[in-house]
Amino acid sequence: MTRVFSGIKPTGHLTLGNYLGAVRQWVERDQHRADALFCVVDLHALTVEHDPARVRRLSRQAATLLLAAGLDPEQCTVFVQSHVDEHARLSYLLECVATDGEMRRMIQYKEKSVKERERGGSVRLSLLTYPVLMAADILAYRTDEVPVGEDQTQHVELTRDLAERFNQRYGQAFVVPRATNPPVGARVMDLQEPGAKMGKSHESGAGIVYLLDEPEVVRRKVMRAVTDSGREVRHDRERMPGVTNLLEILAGCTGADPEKLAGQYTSYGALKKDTAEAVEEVLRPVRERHAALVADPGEVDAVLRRGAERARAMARPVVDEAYRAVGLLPA
Ligand code: AQP
Repeated sequence: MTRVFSGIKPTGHLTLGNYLGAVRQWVERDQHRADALFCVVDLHALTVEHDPARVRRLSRQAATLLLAAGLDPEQCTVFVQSHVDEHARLSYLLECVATDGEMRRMIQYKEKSVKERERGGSVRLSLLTYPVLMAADILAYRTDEVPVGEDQTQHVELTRDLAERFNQRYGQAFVVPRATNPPVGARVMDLQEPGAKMGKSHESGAGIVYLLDEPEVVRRKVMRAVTDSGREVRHDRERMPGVTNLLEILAGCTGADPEKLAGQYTSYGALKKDTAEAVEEVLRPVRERHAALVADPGEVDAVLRRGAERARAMARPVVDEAYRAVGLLPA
């Protein structure tokens, strides 16, 4: 059976971008057709300045939202990265096959390190090595497929390179995984800055739709979205990024084709109204299930405990074998 692994970082409240780019595929497709693991990758949240209590709160919220969005713990494994030591153990071995040059080429590192410096902070070493830990997350489970939004594709490519290099040097320890992206919604842009990705840790709250936003907040954000000059409704990322983003969001929420949708609108107002309604429709059940789960925190804890046990049992033999392969003396 195909093995699928993917994760979500508790660096902020989950966004519509996380949902359309990743979570929805996990819920609607991957958990039913594959042996799938979904992880709240909390160690990754420590790569930038963070408030410990907030990370803890966001980790729990992310896990609760994954269940609210429809991940079924009977169909897949849902767990928290730091509960399974094998991720950090394997990360060190992979640091010994990765080079600093390839780390510095990662786009997310370049962007985030600039931001950290602009904020007057220093850049943590873990921000540079974060893609190696992500490679460990994936390789520890002999993963075949990694369903992610476009921004993570480069990191999965690096994971492939590290797996191939390790296998060549030390024997076939790892499966070489591949990234899969959704047909639409792989890169949802900020509603106020359609040139930038809708990111959960960005400060411009007005351009970001959070999964737990109330309907009137969603409506206001979408109705105030920046559009392009002119009145034409065309799917053209380069020339009409604002309108194209709305078309992609509407298509992502309804399953329609964004190019075909473009032909159905003659005004931005109508497009925004339909997009706001479609987003509200998608988020309503998630919000409702989230409220029910929050009322029963013991259930989420139990799911995460069982998930970590299952994940550990899968990862341990793979990581133990990698330790032996590189020449470390078995304990
Ligand atoms: N805007 C987006 N459009 C489509 N997919 C997206 N993803 C993130 N933003 C978008 C996908 O969501 C999954 C989980 O993301 P992550 O938690 O690994 O964090 P990220 O990729 O670094 O994106 P964020 O949410 O913007 O976090 P910050 O602001 O902390 O960097 C991934 O599959 C991702 O591709």
